[in-house]
Amino acid sequence: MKTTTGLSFEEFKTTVLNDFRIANESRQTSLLGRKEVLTGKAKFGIFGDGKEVAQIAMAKVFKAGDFRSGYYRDQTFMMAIGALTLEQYFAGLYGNPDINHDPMSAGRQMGGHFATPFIDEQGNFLDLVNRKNSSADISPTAGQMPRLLGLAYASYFFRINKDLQTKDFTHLSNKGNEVAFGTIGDASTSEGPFWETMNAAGVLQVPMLMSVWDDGHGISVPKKYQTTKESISDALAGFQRTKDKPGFEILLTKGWDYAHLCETYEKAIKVCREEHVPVLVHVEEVTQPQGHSTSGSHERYKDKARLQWETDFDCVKQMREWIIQNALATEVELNKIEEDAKAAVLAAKNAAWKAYLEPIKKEVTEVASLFTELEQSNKGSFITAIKNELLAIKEPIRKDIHVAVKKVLRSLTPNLSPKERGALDARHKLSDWLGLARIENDERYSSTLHSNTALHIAPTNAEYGTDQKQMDGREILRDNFDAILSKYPQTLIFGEDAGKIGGVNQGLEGLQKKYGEHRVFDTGIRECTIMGQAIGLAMRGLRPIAEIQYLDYLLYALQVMSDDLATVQWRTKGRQKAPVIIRTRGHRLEGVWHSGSPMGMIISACRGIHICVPRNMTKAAGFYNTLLEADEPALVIEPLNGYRLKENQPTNFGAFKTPLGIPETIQEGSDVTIVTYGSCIRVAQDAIRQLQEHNISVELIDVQTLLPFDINHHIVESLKKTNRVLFLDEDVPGGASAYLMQQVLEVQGGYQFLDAEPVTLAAKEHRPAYGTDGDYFSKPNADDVFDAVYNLMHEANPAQYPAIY
Ligand SMILES: Cc1ncc(C[n+]2csc(CCOP(=O)(O)OP(=O)(O)O)c2C)c(N)n1
Repeated sequence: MKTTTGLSFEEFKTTVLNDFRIANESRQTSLLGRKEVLTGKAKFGIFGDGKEVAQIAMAKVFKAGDFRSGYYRDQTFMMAIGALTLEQYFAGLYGNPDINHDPMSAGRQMGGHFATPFIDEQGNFLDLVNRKNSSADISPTAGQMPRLLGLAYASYFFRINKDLQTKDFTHLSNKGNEVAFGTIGDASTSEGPFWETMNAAGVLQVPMLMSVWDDGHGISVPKKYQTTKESISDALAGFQRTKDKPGFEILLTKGWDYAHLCETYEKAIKVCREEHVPVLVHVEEVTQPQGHSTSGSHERYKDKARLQWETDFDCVKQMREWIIQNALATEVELNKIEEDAKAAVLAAKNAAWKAYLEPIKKEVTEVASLFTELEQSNKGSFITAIKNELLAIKEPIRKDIHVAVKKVLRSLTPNLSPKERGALDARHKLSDWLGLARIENDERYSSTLHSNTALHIAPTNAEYGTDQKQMDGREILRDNFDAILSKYPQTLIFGEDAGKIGGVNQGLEGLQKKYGEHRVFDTGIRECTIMGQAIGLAMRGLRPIAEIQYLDYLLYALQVMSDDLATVQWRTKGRQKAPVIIRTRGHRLEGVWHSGSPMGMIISACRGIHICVPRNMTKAAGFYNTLLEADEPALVIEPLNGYRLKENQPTNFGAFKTPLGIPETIQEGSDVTIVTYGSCIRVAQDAIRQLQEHNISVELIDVQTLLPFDINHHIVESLKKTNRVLFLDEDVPGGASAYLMQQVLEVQGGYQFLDAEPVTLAAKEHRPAYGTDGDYFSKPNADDVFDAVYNLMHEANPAQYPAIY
């Protein structure tokens, strides 16, 4: 006999009982996980209890090749797709820094943040088509949404771009048949990125299956304060597609209704995968049996009736009752599954704890034996006490060991008396141990912020023909993008006005016509999801160049850059990457929101992303060429006032490469060094011409990239010669100019070579006022630079350089 699912009764029963097992194992994980936090073994717990059955239903339609972009409640889904074992869950909860134990993030993320590997150790993409893929979670609520759009958009791109349906790309996509699954809590749908993503997905008609787990609260705050009409599907009803207007398919179901959930996801996936239509599944009546997280209890904000309802409509309990009602199993069979689940989770927890603790205990033993050797010194009794204290800790952490080692080393100064020569060797051993441990911990906690591929791309000069021609800066970019698009079929360039008109500054003129709307295209005004679109595309092996129209509007995308893009390699310990190239323009034009240069903010927020600040368009084009050979995310800021300026016309478009982390000395000089970048270069050059008339010789250095910064310490060499330095930029005072100063004086040791105080010259604290005068009085200009440099010379030699004003 066949059931309506097409399975035999026995097969159906096995499937259902297997689902029940997963639900129980996941539930027990949540219950035991909470205890582990409350007893202090783990620091924070946020679990997926109450969402088990819905996630099992979703997992049934998630195929190899698909992608998830979800949040911290999705443990059951991850278990159901076979991407998370019970032991791995606990490894994450304890923060085990060994990636073999916690493949989600090597202990870097709080537990409950999930990921699967996308790349191998050399950075090559794995066979994603034959894997079930989860992009790495982040904690900011709705932070998973912008990336989700890109993961879904990639399917669309692979489907329509026949150049990518060739053997070089078959490991990345099967003609775009992959669906991107999103999950979010009901309260987080209040966030802007949710709405922006939903709207963009509807416009773009991408295969995005969005599930909302609706448990009625965001921590303690009920839907009443979160969502119009207290229902996200009601609020989104206008997104529902109709016969003649594309949009979303919107489906409703309940978190405790196993059968209806399975049916709903069957329906949803058909529409999504086959028609490439985005679908919203609003899963209502979801519970949260243990409250939001280990940070507090839900009795504080849920009334008795709600708590009772949550007990009655607990999804695992309801599933159990459904199984009994449908005579799929007996009480005895189900009891056994429940008991087995408890035992399996307990065993997994114990194994995870042992795996976490053992390497640390081994370190304790090593250090204790080094301490023993030192007990002969005149600090013997002190060291014995420290040793005993360390050995007495039942569940030590690495911090305990390091604190003890440092205390002991401090007690024994390196200049031990002759009597204590014997202790000297032992002290050496201990300090060697510390040195090695530092390296290991650096690898454990701080590695893989970058892949560093960009630093290894050899520079290539722009070449020029004999009949040297000139062209506008924007034409240089255009011709270089032309070369890029023809060389790399996996590149696509998009942003506001980037398509039909070829960009507001015409750097993409004619390229949509030449390469098609799928390669060069317009987007809505939605910087946050332009960034997310790029992240998702890059994670799937494509090479997006995402355009943010002006630097001033990068702020809308900065959260995504900072939380998601900048951290992806680090938070997966190198298992995922998103080599997005962000193209924007800024620094100087005449208008408040067309003149910003908030570089300090950007470099502080975006460690993990390269920040390129070219002074002209040839340099900018060279950065794009370098970055496309590397595999790291980067922001390139084209100088906004340089599009119509003439530059020499290169003959090797697409091939010349500007190196990262290599400053360029533009002009040599002997009295003062000016360190600057971007549009300030020309301001400095103007001042330098005038300073020459006063016999002041300036060395001008263009740093070219703020991140990475002067990797070979080129700039300090200039300070050795001039002994005076001015750091110039057009950020706020103490912004990126302070960073330049810290890098050169502290990191490069430049302070040793100064004969005068180091000076910074930046813009005013407010935004630049409008017009040419606004610019003159808000931003550093050639007169300001002249004065700053002249003052340095005046201080050194007032007779030769008398005060002017
Ligand atoms: C941007 C941001 N704001 C606040 C928080 C703190 N926070 C974490 S979870 C949460 C509630 C989320 O509720 P909901 O989206 O309904 O998901 P649930 O946890 O209920 O499944 C809040 C406010 C956060 N992580 N990110």
